[in-house]
Amino acid sequence: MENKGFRCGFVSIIGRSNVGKSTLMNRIVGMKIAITSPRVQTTRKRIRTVFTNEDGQVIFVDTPGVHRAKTKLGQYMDRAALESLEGVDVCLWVVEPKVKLTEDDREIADLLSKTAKKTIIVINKCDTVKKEELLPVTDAFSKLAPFEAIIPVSAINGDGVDILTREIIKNLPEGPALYDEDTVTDETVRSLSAEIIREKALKNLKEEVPHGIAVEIVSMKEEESITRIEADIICEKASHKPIIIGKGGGMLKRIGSQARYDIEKMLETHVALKLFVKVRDSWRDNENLMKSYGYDSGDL
Ligand SMILES: Nc1nc2c(ncn2[C@@H]2O[C@H](COP(=O)(O)OP(=O)(O)OP(=O)(O)O)[C@@H](O)[C@H]2O)c(=O)[nH]1
Ligand SMILES: [Mg+2]
Repeated sequence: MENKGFRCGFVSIIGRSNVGKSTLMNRIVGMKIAITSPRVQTTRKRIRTVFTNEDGQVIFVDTPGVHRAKTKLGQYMDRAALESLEGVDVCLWVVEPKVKLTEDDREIADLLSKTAKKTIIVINKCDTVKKEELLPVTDAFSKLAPFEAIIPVSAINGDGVDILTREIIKNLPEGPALYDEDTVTDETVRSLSAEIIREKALKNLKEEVPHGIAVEIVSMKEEESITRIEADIICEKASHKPIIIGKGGGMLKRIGSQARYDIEKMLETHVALKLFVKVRDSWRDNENLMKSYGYDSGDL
């Protein structure tokens, strides 16, 4: 497979929260690995995925949206985003097609010019604007940071994504593939399952509650025709517990059946999923608890 001139390297995807970083990464690798949602701060830790074609291999590092951190978890998320820039070959800075730049945009631009990484600016969500509205956006961002290319895409419908992929590979160093061509991620099935459950909780719960949620897989047993999973949904206030359980257990059931559906698709087997709700006061400010839910600063 590896012809002469094959390129391989690491690409960090950074940008404000909710601009579509995870959606874009999933679109390029052609599989839903990172969870996505209309809420801000969906991604909490770095997730690696791998894209391979005959010209090259791209190892993507999806990161949490850069934002002003209020909790220890928030600080962890910012570090995960910023430190992802170390050791990568190319940085994708994902933005929305809006001319008005935010403080966060400027902060990111600042950071990028300091790190002197090759940067590709990706204007995502182009399906939401008319073509003629793009030019002023391109203009505004091009003044902010040095870049290799500015590419408009829509992660939702795939427009521009092939052009982007080619541009990324063009900017990688020559070298052999690091993963075999079938690898899409090095995340474990356990951690992907926990994320799927968290995604369904984000989707179904209203405001306030979702940001304080973590999911811990307590056990996962593979039997011949079924995988049995027990998981805890951790919330940070006693008052959140009845909301997550819902009337007559309805909310928890809904989260559980949506998660089970997606986990079954991923594992290609039947799944029995049991969910429990636990309260851990202010876990987002407790490093030990954070660690046990998979947010370990030592991993950064
Ligand atoms: N219309 C439109 N919506 C999009 C596009 N890409 C992503 N979205 C939506 O934008 C929202 C946020 O997407 P995510 O991929 O979770 O965003 P993110 O940048 O990873 O967010 P964080 O993980 O919180 O930093 C979701 O509701 C997506 O469906 C796009 O190209 N067009
Ligand atoms: Mg994300």
